[in-house]
Amino acid sequence: MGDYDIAIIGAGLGGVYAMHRFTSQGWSVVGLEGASDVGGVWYHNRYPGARVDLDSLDYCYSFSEDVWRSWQWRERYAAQPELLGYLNSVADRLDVRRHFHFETWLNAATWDPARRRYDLTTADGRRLSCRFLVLTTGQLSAARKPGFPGLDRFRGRWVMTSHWPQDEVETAGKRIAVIGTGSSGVQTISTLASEAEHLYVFQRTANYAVPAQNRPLDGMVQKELGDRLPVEREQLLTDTAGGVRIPEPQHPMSHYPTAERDAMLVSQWETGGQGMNSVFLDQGRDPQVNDIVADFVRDRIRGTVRDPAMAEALCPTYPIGTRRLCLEIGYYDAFNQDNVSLVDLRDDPIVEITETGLRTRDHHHEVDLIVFALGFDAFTGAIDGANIRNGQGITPTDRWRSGPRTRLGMMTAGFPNLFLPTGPGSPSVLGNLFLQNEYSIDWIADCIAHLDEKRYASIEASEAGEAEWTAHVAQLAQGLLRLGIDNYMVHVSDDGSRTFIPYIGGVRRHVASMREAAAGNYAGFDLR
Ligand code: N01
Repeated sequence: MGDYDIAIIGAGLGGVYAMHRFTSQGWSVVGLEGASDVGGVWYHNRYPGARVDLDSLDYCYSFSEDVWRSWQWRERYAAQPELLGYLNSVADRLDVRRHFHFETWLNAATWDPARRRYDLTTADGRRLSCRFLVLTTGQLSAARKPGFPGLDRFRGRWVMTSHWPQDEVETAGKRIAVIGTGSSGVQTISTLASEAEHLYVFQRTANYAVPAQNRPLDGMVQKELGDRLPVEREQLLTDTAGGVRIPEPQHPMSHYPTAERDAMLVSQWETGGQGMNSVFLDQGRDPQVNDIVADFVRDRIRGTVRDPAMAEALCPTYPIGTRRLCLEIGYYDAFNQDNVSLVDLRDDPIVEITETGLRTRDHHHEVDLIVFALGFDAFTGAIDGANIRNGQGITPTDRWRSGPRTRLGMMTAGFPNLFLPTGPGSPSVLGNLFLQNEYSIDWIADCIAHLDEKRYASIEASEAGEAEWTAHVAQLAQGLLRLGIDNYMVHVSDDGSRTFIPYIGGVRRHVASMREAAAGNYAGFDLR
């Protein structure tokens, strides 16, 4: 397939932008994508009800006024078809599709220290090489696959939300099981409830879901934002935690009289969205403060779900915001329908899948369709899937037994010219991934230009630079309630020690650190 300056793995929202940015710079660039087209997460997650949980006006590209004006967002939270349509439209506008090889899965990438290049092999045996390898594979892309005994003998159909089939999946009038109640489960349950003859929801852990308060968008708001796009964008980069326009907490809860505190919670409920995570400055660290916010949401669940036992089973017991908050449109209402049952796996675990359904310890549920919404092998799954090896034959995650180690969430020591934009140690899943991909890829482009100008062949995180950033990431996460709760953002080592994987310092501090490193001749990196 040839020798390139840069290989980009993945044609999702990061890959599309990376291809545009790098080819604009005049480098030879190739993209490999396993799917048959662009879209990444929005290509694969086409399950009924799939929708973004950040505001559409934040969750889109902001690097170009032309691209901004080319698309009119219809809803506060865009649904998957609109997001996929957007990514296709941008890919056409930027003319990047022709540089990607679709249905092409990277099987292995090995660094050759003598040639200072990666040699890549695809699953169908093609070979290519590149100086720089950029993984825009996303943090939530490698699916957690169902491993339930008996699945192979099930005579109905089974699907995964994370890789929803392209062909029609018949749901109307079917008996359907959904296993998993994270963001994907919550969204698809809410939609399937109105289509299924009967819907069985298999829940292992109840999660918090707050109203999305979705609504049609006023085109004028988007136009006005577009009129001041560069200023708005710089403000998101330098003055926000998540790269989104969500008001940030100003004071600890104790600052407010009780009536004002309660009014703030009601107001946030009515506003909708992820803001329920950050009403008070100390709700992520103080269990008592957190409990007041959590109780507010639990009371709303009890006020919505009419069957008290079911309501109780749907009430989460962990601190709110310590796992990703789900946004709901009719989720709890669905449990008031006669055709929706909740199977609480804490009381009655799944034993096996049979020819006709699912057997829990106490019951057999006959179904036609099983929907697995089991989530992802987050952060490391896609890196491992790429099978990248350095000159010593080890993979990046071989060095991460006691938690991921990176410099700025961008590179890991021992792997020259391998970039992991939005990787572990960056804000990543805590914020706006469009914006983070843009600034990370801009940083990589500037970095490669700098290497070329100064005639360096390679860059990698230095051991000291990596250790410093990894310690900083861990230090900021100390005392977070979320560090103590099992979820995909926490790495648990064999010795039981826990590492919070993303950077809690926020976009503003991350951007400042990235800019500082670049201005200081890539401090914390070895240039050779
Ligand atoms: O995955 P999850 P997700 N038996 O890991 C259950 C983004 N996203 O795909 O909690 C039974 O949150 C598991 O149970 P438990 C968003 O960042 C965004 O839903 O481990 N159950 C859990 O309920 C989100 O946070 C949108 O006890 C099993 C569920 O499967 C992230 O993706 C939409 C099980 C997995 O939940 C991941 O969300 C969708 C088993 N063996 C996703 N194994 C937007 O809105 C797992 N589970 C943009």
